[in-house]
Amino acid sequence: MKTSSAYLSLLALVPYVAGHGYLSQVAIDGQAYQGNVPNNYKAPSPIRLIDDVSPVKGATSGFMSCGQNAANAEVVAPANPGSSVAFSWASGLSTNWPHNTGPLMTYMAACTGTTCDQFNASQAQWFKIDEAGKESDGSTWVQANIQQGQSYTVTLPQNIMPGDYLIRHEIIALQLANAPLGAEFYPSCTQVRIGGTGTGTPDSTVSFPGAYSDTDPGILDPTVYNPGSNYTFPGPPLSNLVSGDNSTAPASSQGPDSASSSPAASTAVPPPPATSPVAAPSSTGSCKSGSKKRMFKRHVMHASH
Ligand SMILES: *[C@@H]1O[C@H](CO)[C@@H](O)[C@H](O)[C@H]1NC(C)=O
Ligand SMILES: *[C@@H]1O[C@H](CO)[C@@H](O)[C@H](O)[C@H]1NC(C)=O
Ligand SMILES: *[C@@H]1O[C@H](CO)[C@@H](O)[C@H](O)[C@H]1NC(C)=O
Ligand SMILES: [Cu+2]
Repeated sequence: MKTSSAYLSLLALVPYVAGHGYLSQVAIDGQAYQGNVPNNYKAPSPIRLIDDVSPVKGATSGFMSCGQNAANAEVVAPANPGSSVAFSWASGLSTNWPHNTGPLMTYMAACTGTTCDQFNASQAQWFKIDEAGKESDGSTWVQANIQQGQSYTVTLPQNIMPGDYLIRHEIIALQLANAPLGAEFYPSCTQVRIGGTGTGTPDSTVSFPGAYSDTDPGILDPTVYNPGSNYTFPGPPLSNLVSGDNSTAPASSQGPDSASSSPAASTAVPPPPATSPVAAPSSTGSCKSGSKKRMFKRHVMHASH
């Protein structure tokens, strides 16, 4: 019957649909915040909502900062220097994250001049606070733990200056990265308000897009499946905030702190910034805009998992 081949090709599509994903939850010192399913806004979150579970392709994409058509989020979640932030990923079908090859990297950027719910991420100046590649066996990637359903935890810098920051936690899926433009980028942005009395600022920063090139060794990687091959992380080295001198770290993460989080900050609208008005208010309505079909967009590049 003619329909059988159509049926089989539908079946063949299922892995493609399940093959993509998004940041589904962030837990800051144990306090969990759900992310909305891409293109399906339901409730306030500190995780910026993307509109498509498929990856950003091409290192020069404008979506490299916070993901596909990322919309500013309403919540700015409280955090502190040294907070542990656990990131959980899901597939577009709310099953486990589908990939196991490639790095996890985490960046931060101050929401300069405004609060993070109003901040335009294309102006962000990012510094890297964490990167995870292969396990010590030289062939298994830390990302495989995400595929097994684990979260990945990052410690915020011990001496970071108080204020609003975006945390850009990113997975790069490299299962097709032995060919040009095969890498799949899954950036995410979470809005946090850091308290405490830290004094640390980054020595240098990068932009997204800008920090990566499609021919970087960790993005176009012909040795990606070679056991024992050394992986070269793309982007800048870890910031001085994590690798450098932090001898003036705050004495207590609970210290007096009039400028930062209120007790109910998990859903609080942040206080107005002390600085000039913001350029353009974000549209939370854009959370709901965009084509639903795109969420399950077929992904012809995605020949294998
Ligand atoms: C964010 O900044 C970029 C580059 O300056 C600009 O093209 C874009 O329109 C801005 N977005 C908003 C919502 O203001
Ligand atoms: C990986 O790097 C280590 C340390 O520099 C080196 O000893 C090893 O030979 C490298 N492995 C490969 C496959 O290049
Ligand atoms: C600096 O930060 C590291 C990593 O969090 C920490 O282990 C170390 O104790 C800190 N050093 C000082 C002097 O505070
Ligand atoms: Cu995928």
